[in-house]
Amino acid sequence: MDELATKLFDIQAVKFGSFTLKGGQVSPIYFDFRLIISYPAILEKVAGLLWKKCAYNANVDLICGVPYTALPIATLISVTNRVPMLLRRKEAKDYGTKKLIEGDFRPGMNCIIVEDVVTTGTSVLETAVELRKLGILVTHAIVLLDRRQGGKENLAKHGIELSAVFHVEEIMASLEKQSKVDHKVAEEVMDFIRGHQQSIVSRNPRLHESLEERRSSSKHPIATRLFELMMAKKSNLCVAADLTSLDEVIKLAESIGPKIVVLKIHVDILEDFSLAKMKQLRKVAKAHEFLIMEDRKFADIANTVQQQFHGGVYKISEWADLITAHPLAGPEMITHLFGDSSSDSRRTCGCVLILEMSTKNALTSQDYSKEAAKWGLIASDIVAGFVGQSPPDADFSGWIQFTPGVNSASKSGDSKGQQYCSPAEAVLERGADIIIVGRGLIKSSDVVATAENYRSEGWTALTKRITNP
Ligand code: 5BU
Repeated sequence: MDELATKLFDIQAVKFGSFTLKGGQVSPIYFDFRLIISYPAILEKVAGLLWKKCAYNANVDLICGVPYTALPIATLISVTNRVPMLLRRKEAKDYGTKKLIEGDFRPGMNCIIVEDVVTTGTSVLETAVELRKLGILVTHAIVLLDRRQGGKENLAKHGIELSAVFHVEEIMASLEKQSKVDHKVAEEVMDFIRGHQQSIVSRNPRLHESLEERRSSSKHPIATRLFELMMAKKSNLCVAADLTSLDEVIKLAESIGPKIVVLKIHVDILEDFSLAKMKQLRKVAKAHEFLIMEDRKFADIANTVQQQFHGGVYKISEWADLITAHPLAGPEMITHLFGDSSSDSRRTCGCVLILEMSTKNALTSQDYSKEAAKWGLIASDIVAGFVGQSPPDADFSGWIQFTPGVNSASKSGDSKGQQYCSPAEAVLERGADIIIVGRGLIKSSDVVATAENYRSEGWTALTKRITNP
């Protein structure tokens, strides 16, 4: 490492002085790694070290360099190690195919992003967004130098683990040890780096952003609509109407409609289901402005799920605004859930991915939900949010977190594995945007008053979380 640090210094790829960075800050250090291409032996060394970090991550189907400095580095890694490469254009061509990503790939392939220097991680993220739009999985990025100014943390929030060959401290320590820079310069550089760490966001921004901001970053029309309903009705209450009669569900919806933003049902427990009655419930939903969620928990191969969603007696696609799905069949099941890209359901229905369950000893481990959240991010035109008991690592503010297992009256659960927490705990400690309340409400003697209590408690907690980060 000392040898490489010295070489980079000698070719002036590391410079000291006063440099204005992209963000307007004046830095005492500047890394100009474009120069590396003029020194083939250094380029080879750099590519080798980066590949070592890459190979450590085992699952590499493709690599993609962030334009432009990392392109020759990525090319060398690709050729030497026989890993296919993708090329990201900065601008789409205005003729021909207009593709931003060039190269051969299949959705679901894992692509490692290669970069020379990371400061806040924005360039890596821009590349990841384009790759993810095509269904390519991006879970790791490798970089020659991490300036330690928040990039690692910012990328982690988007489900990307950053590995660096060097950190800025290591380069400084090495150059000082070899008397390439004096102690004063080294101190000045480290002070600058320490003083510009504000961009490190140590909290999940989703939890503290306003609903208006989140509405504008949401990518799914149903999520957008739900944010609007929450703001208009000052409610983050979803009621689980687990009754066996659709007539009773309609009656309940008429009474508590003004208090809720989502009514969740299980269509297969209804004894009197008919599409005509479902139309009636839709009318109530329209009048009182709430969405209907069918908690179907789809969990099969895409071909079967599509039939379950559109067909059978229930014809869920005709009336559900939101459906739940277990991601365990893999990312392609999520992408193809509603049918092909021309399916209207992609606009009229949002998928809520079940990342974690509320029950004791659920198998939805952290690793499982972390992986599934990444798949959800790829399918941002399908997925409107997720069911969870905590905010996942890979998360974004346009997604809505639904948290079931909410019951003010019971702390202990239901003796059949269900676990409960209060509305405030769900929102403030578990990251819920929407609280799902079932028996805590439907079994109460005054459902309207109880709905108002849950609405008020849930909304107060959400407002508190947003305004007191
Ligand atoms: P309860 O009566 O508040 O316990 O009902 C909770 C509802 O949420 C019920 O319809 C469940 O099917 C649903 N649920 C849940 O409880 N836990 C989960 O992890 C998921 C759904 Br996913």
